[in-house]
Amino acid sequence: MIRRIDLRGTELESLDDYRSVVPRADFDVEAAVPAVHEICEAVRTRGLEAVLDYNERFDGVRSDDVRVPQQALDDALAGLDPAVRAGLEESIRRLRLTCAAELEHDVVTDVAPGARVVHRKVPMERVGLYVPGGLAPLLSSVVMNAVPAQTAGVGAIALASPPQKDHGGLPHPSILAACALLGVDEVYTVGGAQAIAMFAYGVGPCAKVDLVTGPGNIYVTTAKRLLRGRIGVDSEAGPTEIAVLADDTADAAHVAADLVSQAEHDPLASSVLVTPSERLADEVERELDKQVHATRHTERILTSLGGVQSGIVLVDDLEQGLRVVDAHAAEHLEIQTVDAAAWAARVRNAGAVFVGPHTPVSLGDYCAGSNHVLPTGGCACHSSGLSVRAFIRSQHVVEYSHEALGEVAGHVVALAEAEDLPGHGAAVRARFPDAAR
Ligand code: HSO
Ligand code: ZN
Repeated sequence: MIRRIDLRGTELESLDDYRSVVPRADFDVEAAVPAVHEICEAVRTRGLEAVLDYNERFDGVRSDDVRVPQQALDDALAGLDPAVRAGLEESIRRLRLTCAAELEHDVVTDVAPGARVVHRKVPMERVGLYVPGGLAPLLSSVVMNAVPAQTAGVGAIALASPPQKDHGGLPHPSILAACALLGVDEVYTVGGAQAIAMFAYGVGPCAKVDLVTGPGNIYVTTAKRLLRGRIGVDSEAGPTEIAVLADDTADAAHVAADLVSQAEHDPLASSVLVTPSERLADEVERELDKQVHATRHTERILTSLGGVQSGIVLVDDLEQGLRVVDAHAAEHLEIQTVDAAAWAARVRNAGAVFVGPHTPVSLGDYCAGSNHVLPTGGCACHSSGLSVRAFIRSQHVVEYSHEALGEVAGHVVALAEAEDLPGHGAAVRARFPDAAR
């Protein structure tokens, strides 16, 4: 069901060789550009009417409005299963702890007497959070988007999620309940690229936002790419990925369960085990056979595990294994080895790292206190997961006294002359009319 790639005895030369060991599934943003461009243009030019038309065309729901009434949010919270509510509350509590600790404060530097530079942190004024409907109602993604935005001090938070035919054309009730619990009350029943375009252009009751965050399907991702610049966007989120670096000490049943847990998201999801232990590889394969048929989304999981994007990679040792997982740059990386923390400390490329036998990715999906909106598709080598920082800009605020300016005036003039920009130097000199030329 899952292919095996045997690298033992082969010394790959370049980073690119290592990158190509496990390719990504076909998630072709470029191919989606024409269709998504048309949607964005329709929303820009025809506004709310276009959004309502797409709701009908893609989600089979026709309404006159896209704003979810407060009553629906209150009702959803009242109807929420108490166990789910308790889970959400703990998830929120833990994520708030890490977010509060990560909140950055202004940094004041006196570079010389009377010469001050402040690195000031300013939250975004208005953000749009996107929560997919898709194959599962990801209520936990409401928490992962909203908590860092709230901790950052964002002025206004709007949230969009696709209309559900079975739920009166509103987003899934558990998503609405999570919004209500978090105090996010500006909620829109709009999905896909049209939701991102609504946020970017400001349409009907929804004012334009400054930044859009959150995962989504290929249309959402493509819309973010097309509208980036007009709005800020977080890192591109494609299908879910898990890589596990494990040695002989790992528990095969646990490793298999973790691979299955992320394959469950999407037929395009990627599950990769990298190990020097042939025994573990054999046992994990046997476990996968057992577990995949004993769970609910067998078909989806089989497609994901059987795809080119998944595999068991046999390596000579953990050193080579580390090179493979680093080059692969998975969204989630588990380390299940002896001295797991030491190996984890050497990892450079991964959206998030899960260390040791008691830290499965699914813990992080819900309740670890970490964020589950993470870079995929290899973007972990240049992008970060969602955090408070995504919702904050920084500005240098500069203030010099007359004397402090005088100290560097000559340097400014010399540098300006060297760039043939005498007006720059003159602007400083003008403050010192009595100075000798
Ligand atoms: N593993 C997903 C997030 C998620 N899992 C939400 C369950 N619910 C992407 O990191
Ligand atoms: Zn998950």
